[in-house]
Amino acid sequence: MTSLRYMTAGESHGKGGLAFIEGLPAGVPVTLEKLNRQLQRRQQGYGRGGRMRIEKDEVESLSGVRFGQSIGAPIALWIKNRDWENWQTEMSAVPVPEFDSEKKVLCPRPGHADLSGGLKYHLQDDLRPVLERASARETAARVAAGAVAREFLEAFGIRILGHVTKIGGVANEAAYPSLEALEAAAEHSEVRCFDPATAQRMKAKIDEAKARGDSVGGGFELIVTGLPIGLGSYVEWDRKLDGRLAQALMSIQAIKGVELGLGFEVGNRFGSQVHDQITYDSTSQTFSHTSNGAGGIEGGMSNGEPLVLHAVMKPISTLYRPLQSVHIHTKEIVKAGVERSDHCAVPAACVIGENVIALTVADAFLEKFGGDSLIETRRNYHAYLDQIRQF
Ligand code: EPS
Repeated sequence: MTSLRYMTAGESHGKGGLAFIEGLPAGVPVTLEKLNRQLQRRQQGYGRGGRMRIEKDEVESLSGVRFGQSIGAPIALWIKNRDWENWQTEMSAVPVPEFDSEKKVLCPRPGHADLSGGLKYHLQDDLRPVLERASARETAARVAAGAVAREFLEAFGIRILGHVTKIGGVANEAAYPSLEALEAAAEHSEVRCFDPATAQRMKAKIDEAKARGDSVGGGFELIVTGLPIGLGSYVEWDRKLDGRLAQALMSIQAIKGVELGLGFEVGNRFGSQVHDQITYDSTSQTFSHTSNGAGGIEGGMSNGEPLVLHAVMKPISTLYRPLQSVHIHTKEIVKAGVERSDHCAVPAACVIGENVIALTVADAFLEKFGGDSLIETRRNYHAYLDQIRQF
């Protein structure tokens, strides 16, 4: 079931990235400054490589937006690659007479899509097309699309925030006083970690990786507040909200695992230490839970508590001190190719995570409430809230 569809197109060193969104009702504010703000957040983070000094991501709306609002038609967003200027020959859409073979990728990097992608698409001459599309540059377009979904969710008081929880084994064990304080502190941290002492140690770990010609991964937590009860469904596998969120997060380049609420810890505890007890407030006529180990989802549906997700990212697969590989032409054992890259992109992945789950939540929201205009969606939403209060 997809109510809000989206796709992206673009190569890392091609002309740019395109995001295409279909299914957003008319009348939703689409504020380019807000989209650009998300793009800017994605570009930041300690441990990024030289590319981020070249790019200054800015979105252009090609369709579907008029006077700062959606019109119900497909939205196409365009983000130019500044680096394209330096790659016009290698990434030319028309045949070129000569080609600098230095820029051919012939020694696939372990951990990257290079080898399997080259074999799959029969890219015998050069593996570059694989890495161009597999690159996390693609996430710029996804973040732009996610930022649109985020504005839609904001109209219903739904907020998303993220923070980095670990980098290269340095974990943030500190407790946060409030979501507002967490958000403000994470936003000011170069590694998106709200605890300054841990952030310092995370940065030292990234420096260590850089000095070793290596890379580090880590993890981040995402929190979504303001969700109504009943997004997603238990009735069919592909309608379960937890499965859909996990897929969205796992589809981000280099993400290797996703947890919901207590996550893998649930396998270590008794049921009584895992499940959240149910309570009722007669003034507001609302059901709620006394804890949130479930991370806001039971039976594949939102249960009214904040969504709490955790995702883990592997270290970036381009290593400046490369691992063993095989030359695709000579079949000799060689060192893997070295492409300019980042040493750590966990802070960026956190921002990407926030924005891709916005798309999934907005999709589930529109599936539940429908509407071709924001007014209609709002009416359906409030009618449902009344219905729940009278349950
Ligand atoms: C990436 C390699 C680097 C990153 C890139 C992802 O790019 P380049 O090869 O041009 O130095 O900077 O990320 C982005 C360009 C971006 O916008 O996030 C990779 O191999 O995945």
